[in-house]
Amino acid sequence: MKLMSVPETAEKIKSMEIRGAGRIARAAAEALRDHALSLKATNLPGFVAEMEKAADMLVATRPTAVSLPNAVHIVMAGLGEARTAEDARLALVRKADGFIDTSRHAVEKIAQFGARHIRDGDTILTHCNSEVALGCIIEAHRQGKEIEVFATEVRPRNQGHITIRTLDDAGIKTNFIVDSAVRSFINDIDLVIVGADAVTVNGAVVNKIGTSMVAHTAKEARVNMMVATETYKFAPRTVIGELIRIEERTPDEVLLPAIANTLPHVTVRNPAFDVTPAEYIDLIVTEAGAIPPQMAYVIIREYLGWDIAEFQKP
Ligand code: RUB
Repeated sequence: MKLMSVPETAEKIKSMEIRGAGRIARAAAEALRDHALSLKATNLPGFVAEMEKAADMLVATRPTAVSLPNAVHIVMAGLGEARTAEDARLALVRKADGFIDTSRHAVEKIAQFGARHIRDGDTILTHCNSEVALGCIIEAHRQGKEIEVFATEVRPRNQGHITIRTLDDAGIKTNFIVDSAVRSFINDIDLVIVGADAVTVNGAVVNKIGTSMVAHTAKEARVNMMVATETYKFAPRTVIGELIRIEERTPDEVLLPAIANTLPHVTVRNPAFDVTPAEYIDLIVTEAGAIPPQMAYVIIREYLGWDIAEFQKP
């Protein structure tokens, strides 16, 4: 298998060839591990400096999914107590492999827990393409529950196409709808399941643009909304007041430049994510169990276990 360099991985994350918060995190961990293995540096400061450069390059690719800086932080912690470049290399590889393993297990555990919230006969709505949200749906189907799914298109990047392919491959009866049709079908839905790019200390969930509209519609119709997410998508720095940056992508994802150029008074806005407040969310299912969104602080303190003093470093 050809190893991917850090700039290659960074480019693939930027262009969204690698996308989805969990996959981005694992790809970053893999890139750091492979970089550590290929580095020639034999002295510790040189090795650390090279690794920090690589970490910065990866973190700078997309600003919203907290899984990315969290994964990089976890992997780079391997450098902490190393005395030699060789120690550091081994520790970093161990951390990266550990993270990738934990991440894959988390997806499986969440599928188990999440599937318990899906009843036989349920119709589920999902938005975007989340491996953990789909994991719950596919696990419920695997357990023999008779379910049906509504999947949105997800303008402008059409992640819904990946979702319907996965659901179809699993043999799940699926309805494909444009994003704006959610309200028209909400009364047919028993449960909304989405993933997350970030969960803040006040239990707000940052996910694909349109998620908050789906959540608002579900709340109005009294349909439960469940978020499936690994604990490493919770955002520790929101404890000290940092906000999640919402990525705004290029206008040409929304409107062809040939058309946009004929419209001098029109500005295309293309935020990739939005924020759903805690009061629109019934449950967050993590690998550590299900919590109400208001308990996000506990996950940040107990499961990410980071020292508050550490966040305050510039
Ligand atoms: C992906 C997206 C997904 C979350 C969770 O956005 O919003 O819902 O990342 O995904 P994009 P997962 O396509 O812009 O990366 O559960 O797979 O981590």
